[in-house]
Amino acid sequence: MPSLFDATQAGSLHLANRVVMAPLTRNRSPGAVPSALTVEYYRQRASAGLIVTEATAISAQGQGYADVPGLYGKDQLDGWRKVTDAVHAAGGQIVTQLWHVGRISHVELQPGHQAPVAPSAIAAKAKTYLLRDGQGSFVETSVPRALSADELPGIVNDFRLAARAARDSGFDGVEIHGANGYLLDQFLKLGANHRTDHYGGSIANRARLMLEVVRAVVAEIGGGRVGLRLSPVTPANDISDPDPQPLFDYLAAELAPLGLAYIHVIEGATGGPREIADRPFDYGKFKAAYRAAGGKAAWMVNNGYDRRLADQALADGADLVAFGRPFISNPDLVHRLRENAPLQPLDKNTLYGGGAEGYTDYPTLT
Ligand code: 8OZ
Repeated sequence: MPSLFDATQAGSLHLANRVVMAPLTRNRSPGAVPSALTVEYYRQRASAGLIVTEATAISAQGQGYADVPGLYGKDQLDGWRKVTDAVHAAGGQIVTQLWHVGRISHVELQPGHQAPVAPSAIAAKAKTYLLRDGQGSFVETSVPRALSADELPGIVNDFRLAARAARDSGFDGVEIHGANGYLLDQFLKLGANHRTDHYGGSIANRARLMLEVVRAVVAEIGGGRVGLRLSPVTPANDISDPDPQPLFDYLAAELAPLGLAYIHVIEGATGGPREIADRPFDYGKFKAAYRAAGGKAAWMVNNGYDRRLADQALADGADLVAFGRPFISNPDLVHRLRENAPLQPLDKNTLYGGGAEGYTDYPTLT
């Protein structure tokens, strides 16, 4: 029987255990630069088998929230270098999550205060987080403009350059954010993609941008250092598709030969129910399609896991289990899970923005 606490391998990544710290947005990087507190926050959590950083913008256009970090400026990369050094010194492994928000943004966060970009000029019924005069608030996202097809190679290249910058900043790899209603998920799904060119319409067309990005990043840093995050049915950020099963079966077959380190699957509604009555999805079928096509990546499951559910998932064939909110309030989560020790509750008021409080001040067991 596999155990959560076994060492394992995901592509080229050697992991001390199967417990993954999920990506978690914390809005504590003013100027998009990770701070000394961020170094301490990740260092405290280095006993995870793998840390996936908070979503990190690949370009200024890819930014959609106040004070989230980036991977496109020298100060940003210098900041991340301190994080990767600290995590490695503490014995951990860390990948960064490559993020382009697409339409989930606001003109105030965009270069030149222009409209955010998207597959189609359809606004999301969703909110983003702004800081105005130091005061945080949730505001409606702005109406986006549709990207022209000749802008897409530039976006693919931004992902590729961010992957290279991540590697050069000491990251063990990258996770491509293909989930939660951000740019790549917007292209995938009909609710946000009404294009009539070869990036819209058929499943192959809607998957094209995501696959171009994955292939470019794999060519840059090697598939064994690349993960991909997917959320087949989440309603997060107003994303929807009437028929996700064939869409993800197609993706499974196309991703299988790319030699990825892991596939990270959010089951159900991100941070919410694992089952959604009007959005059925067979995750076993998706995984079987990937394996049947020869895909060898580690299978990472996510959403609402505790020790009991995680043990069950491993028994059912998952390879890695990602924990999100429990990792915020329990820096020693691996130890607590191993000991079946009680978990500390999360203070929701300190999730987004602020300083050390609710970030680096959660205590360990002893
Ligand atoms: C919470 C708040 C802001 C962004 C995601 C990157 O859902 C996020 C996110 C989560 O993937």
